[in-house]
Amino acid sequence: MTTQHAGLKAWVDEMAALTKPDRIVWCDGSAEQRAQFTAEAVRDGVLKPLNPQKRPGCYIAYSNPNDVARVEHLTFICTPTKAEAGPTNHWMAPDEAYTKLRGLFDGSMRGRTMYVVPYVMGPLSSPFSKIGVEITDSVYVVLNMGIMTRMGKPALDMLGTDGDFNHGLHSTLDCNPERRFICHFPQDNTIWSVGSGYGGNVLLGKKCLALRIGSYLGKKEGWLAEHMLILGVESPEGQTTYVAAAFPSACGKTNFAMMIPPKRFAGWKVWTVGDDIAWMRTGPDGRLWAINPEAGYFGVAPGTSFSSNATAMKTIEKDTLFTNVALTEDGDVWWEGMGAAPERATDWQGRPWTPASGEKGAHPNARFTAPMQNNPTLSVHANDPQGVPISAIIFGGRRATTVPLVIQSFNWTHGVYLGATLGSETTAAAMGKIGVVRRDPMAMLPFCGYDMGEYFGHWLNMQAKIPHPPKIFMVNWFRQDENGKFLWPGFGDNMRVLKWILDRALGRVGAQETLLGWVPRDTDLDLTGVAVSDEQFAKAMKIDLDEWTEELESQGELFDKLGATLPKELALQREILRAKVARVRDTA
Ligand code: SAT
Ligand code: MN
Repeated sequence: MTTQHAGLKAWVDEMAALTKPDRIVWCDGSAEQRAQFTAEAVRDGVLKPLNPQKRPGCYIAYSNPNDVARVEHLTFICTPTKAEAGPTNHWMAPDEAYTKLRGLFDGSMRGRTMYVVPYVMGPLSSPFSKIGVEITDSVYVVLNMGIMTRMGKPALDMLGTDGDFNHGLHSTLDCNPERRFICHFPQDNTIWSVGSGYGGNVLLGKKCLALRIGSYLGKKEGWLAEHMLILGVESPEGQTTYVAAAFPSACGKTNFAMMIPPKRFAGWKVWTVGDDIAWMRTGPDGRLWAINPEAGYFGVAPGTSFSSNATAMKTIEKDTLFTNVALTEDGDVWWEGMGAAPERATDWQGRPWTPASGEKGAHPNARFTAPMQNNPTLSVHANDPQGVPISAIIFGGRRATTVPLVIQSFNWTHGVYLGATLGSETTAAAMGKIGVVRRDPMAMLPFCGYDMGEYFGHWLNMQAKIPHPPKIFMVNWFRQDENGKFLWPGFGDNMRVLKWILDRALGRVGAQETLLGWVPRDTDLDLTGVAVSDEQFAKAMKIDLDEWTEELESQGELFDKLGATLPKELALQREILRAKVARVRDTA
């Protein structure tokens, strides 16, 4: 396979002259080629086949122990000026980045194969979709991209002879953190990634194109690229309503997108459109329409079980790649939170493991890569070029305190403020300390490809572009009592909260106004059959003025950091809330 696209040809030649591979292979996306790459990966020890009786078509891969998560401190936005990247991104001048990385890429594929991976983000022939080409020396990347994107010939067909595409270059080098850089050049529609083999750093269609470059394009072209799952809720009457929800990495987006409603909601169904990324633009009917640019799930394995996410467990029964999980003696996978531990296994670092060994069998950020076609609850619109109309947007963080189970914003600007001030405890999805609260605006802190204040401004500007906008909500499934016990069961029972959100979005249920926003009145949320006492529920919904005084201070740190580009409306939203909290405190 090759291409009639002169620009693509010239660029591939140029990258080959730089990286000097032994051979060049164009990936056509065919089953035959996938089988061949897989066999080579097994031969070279990159993949281990799992027991075909237990997991047909499944393989396990291990990354270098120094390379198990995204590296935010080594991820750069390389805009002409530092101001364009903004104070929340790491910035490198484009010339400096190109020069530095060119040095690292020079000869980096000697003795290796250079794979050319054309791919589409978004349904084929959708007006939302974007094309990328990733050049990589990692067969693991090729096999993952084959699951996560529409890869190969369809991308070249869509590209034609002169289409625009994202230029992605990746080389694993020797996987040395000293020589690891993930550089984005939004103005050149280019991504250069070196020194890593881990998902978010190297599957360039995902965070790099679909979010960092995507958010830049979204601002330029008037749409939104967001770190959001998309799901549809079908009522027993057959009406389906769609929501998009932003949560930081490893906060349960995949679980929420695949939720199975509890018994109380017999006849209700949740359909998955996407579990991580949403591209949204105004449709001809004036509503906000969304597509999932991906074609697979790169989900967190630990904690995934038949009780937490049976749909995911079914999705990963076949044709799935597992990364950094434990391997059982009968050739199956295991991880913490999956169920009964095997007596013996091989841990994610290839060492003998038993439940008594006191170490994790799987890395906390171990992942599965599974085709969305495996998902038994895949929405019929997952491949729809038009996408689905969004009735509600939800922002959620992982917060042990402060943030109530659910609130609805007063209006669009207030909703943008709720998203902009989202806080969450850090997880294993990124290198660094785990469990500290940090501001993660719209769950986009690591993924916004330009200045965060400008990004908030873009969100505010979108209001005028969406005649029938979705309603905006904030949720927190993770609040704990004073003994560290979760106050809300989460998982399927989140359906109860989601039902109220849908009813609010469709104007079908009442609410109580509070200083933070609208909340369900006592009888609005269906709590029949859930193991939550009235007292627990009250605690889950509580607005604690001391906590909010602190919260507002902490929001101020982000706002101060953003400085001049922070939209004035958002600063004023915070001032109003501060005044309200102070008044209630003083009169209490
Ligand atoms: O590691 S990824 O960026 O691919 C997944 C995530 O962190 O959300
Ligand atoms: Mn994510």
